[in-house]
Amino acid sequence: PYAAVEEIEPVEEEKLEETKAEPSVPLILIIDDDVEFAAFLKDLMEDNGYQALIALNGEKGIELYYEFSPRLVILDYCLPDADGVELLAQITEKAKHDFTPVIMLSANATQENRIKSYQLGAMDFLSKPIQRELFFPFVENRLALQERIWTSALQDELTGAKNRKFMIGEMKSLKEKMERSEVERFTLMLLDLDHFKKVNDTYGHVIGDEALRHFVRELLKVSGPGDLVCRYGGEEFVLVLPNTTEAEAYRTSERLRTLLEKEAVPGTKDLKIQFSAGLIEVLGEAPHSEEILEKADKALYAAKKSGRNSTLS
Ligand code: GH3
Ligand code: MG
Ligand code: MG
Ligand code: MG
Repeated sequence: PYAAVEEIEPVEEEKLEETKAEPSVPLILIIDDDVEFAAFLKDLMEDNGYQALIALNGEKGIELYYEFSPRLVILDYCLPDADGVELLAQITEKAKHDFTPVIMLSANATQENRIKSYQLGAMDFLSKPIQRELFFPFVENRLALQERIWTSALQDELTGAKNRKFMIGEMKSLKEKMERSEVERFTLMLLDLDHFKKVNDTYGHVIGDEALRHFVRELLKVSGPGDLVCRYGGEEFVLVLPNTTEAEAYRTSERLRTLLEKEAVPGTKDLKIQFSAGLIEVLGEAPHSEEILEKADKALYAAKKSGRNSTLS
């Protein structure tokens, strides 16, 4: 059912790199210098409802990997600027953290190459040429497994926000990006719902839960695709905003406040949620996440003390 290689038009590198990722569709990263083969894989993934990004060399591959956190990586062992094992070593920590399966492909599938790849965490090692009809069913199983593990390990069940474990990993990778000067700064916002105990006492826990989901939906409306929305615990949330100043983050918090003033919690006539927040901007060299969160917590505490429903830094 798939087009033969000869039928695929040659793809210009520029064109490939322009691809914009749509955050809601799972993304697959293909790192392979064989343009026609990469284009074949991309079409195959897209025909099956996934998005695919192509990197034609190792450097671009790493860049796209860190920028887009793909669900799955297909990695060619022989690349013009790096071998696949070197590249694997550079992404392995994040890949483990994100449960990203890495499928290694190689025309030179020696036992030594296989062993090195598996030791660095590659899930599979396939010899080229691959059997094209088998490839998507094979990939689909890996994706399904990744999705299930990912959801249960890194996502909050009630609200669908990322959980604390995920956030800590993201902050670690942000710190590394700042060390590589890929990210200049970020602002972290710690948000705590005001008088939430009273919400539960007045409306009951079911509505309390609904209020938490409502809060996350509104939080997602004011945040961008590169931002991180995390349920830190109970009724505490963290918003991580890369390349954002404290002043910009403050405006985001006020947009959220305005939305929450307008919209009652679904299932209630008049329950409006208020929150207090603490902000901290991290510029240049990032301290450890505990230190950042501690500072944000101090600012949050000050916001609570000053009468709630406000954001302080
Ligand atoms: P403050 O303005 O000082 O933050 O007051 P508060 O009442 O929000 O603070 P407190 O930390 O004392 O109470 C938090 C409440 O959040 C208590 C707990 O029952 C509720 N809560 C935490 N997790 C959940 C949850 O998953 N669902 C519901 N319905 N309530 C939750
Ligand atoms: Mg190659
Ligand atoms: Mg609290
Ligand atoms: Mg609270």
